[in-house]
Amino acid sequence: MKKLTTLEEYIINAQNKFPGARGDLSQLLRDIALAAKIISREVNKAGITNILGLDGASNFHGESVKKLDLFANEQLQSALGRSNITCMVISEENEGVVRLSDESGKYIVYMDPLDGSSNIDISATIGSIFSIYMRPENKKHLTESDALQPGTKQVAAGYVLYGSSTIMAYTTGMGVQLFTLDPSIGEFILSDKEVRIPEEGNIYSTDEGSYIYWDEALKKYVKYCQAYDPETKRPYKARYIGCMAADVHRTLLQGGIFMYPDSSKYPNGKLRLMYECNPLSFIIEQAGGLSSDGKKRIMKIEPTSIHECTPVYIGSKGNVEKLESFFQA
Ligand code: FBP
Repeated sequence: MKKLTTLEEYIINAQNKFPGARGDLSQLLRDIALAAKIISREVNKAGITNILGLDGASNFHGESVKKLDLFANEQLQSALGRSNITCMVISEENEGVVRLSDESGKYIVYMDPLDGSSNIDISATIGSIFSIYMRPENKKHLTESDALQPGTKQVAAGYVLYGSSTIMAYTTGMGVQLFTLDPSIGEFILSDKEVRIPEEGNIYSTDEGSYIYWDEALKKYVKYCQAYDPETKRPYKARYIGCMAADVHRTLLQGGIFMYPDSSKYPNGKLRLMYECNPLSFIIEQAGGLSSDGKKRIMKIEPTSIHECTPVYIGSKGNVEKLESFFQA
């Protein structure tokens, strides 16, 4: 019988590798896992608990908010508020920073509580995404600008997928681990260790319905993916779940590229740098892949606002480099 390793055990073993560690980051990951279990339970019975559909309100992005968006936001914020470890939370659902624990906590957490909202009412895969930074040292009262740190400064990041099974993936800069929730025992169990993304893949993932809004370089790259050339396993397959966390998870396991470009419809792209693109870039880079805005590394972008967007091209090294070559041409 294969020895099962729970998330709890894995976190403690990893922490023990750092004799000086106080266990704060470990507790933070546990808090996020607890919220994920509660959200997973709600998602799994969403059709019969009146939690589907719109809440009726719009958020400050001008998007109509789903009831599950708010539920997930509340669950994650209350879990992060359990221990005095998080000083500030920046959420897709809150316009400004949310201050926790009289600001004495040492971590800043960015989150997209419910990613892929358009999939909620059709019971397709949705996710939660998180990104963790240290607070600046020797600073008592923090401002929003203290949360504006490049992705290279992340101390941990990850996502949870609520799909055919509930999966939690995270990195603390020591590779990528995947855990699968066993609802019968309420435990996340280690299911994949030190995951590596394939060097090259034959899957491209983007909303092709937006083709007319794209610039020529991207149109040429997608034509390249669709061209017939068995030697380079083309034409590639097109796959698009409509939930970035899920599309990037497939890309992590099967290789290829996920793209959400800037376009005449979204001049800066649609996806958020700090709580969608940076955390998923940290995961993919830790697995040996690349993440770019078409020209430079996503994690090198110096953020100027907590909700800013960026074009994103993320996935296998070979595919992202090929994409970038079309932008340089
Ligand atoms: P939400 O976080 O509001 O769900 O928005 C992000 C997202 O749903 C991504 O997960 C997904 O990749 C993208 O938007 C889908 O956008 P579109 O509907 O334009 O294809």
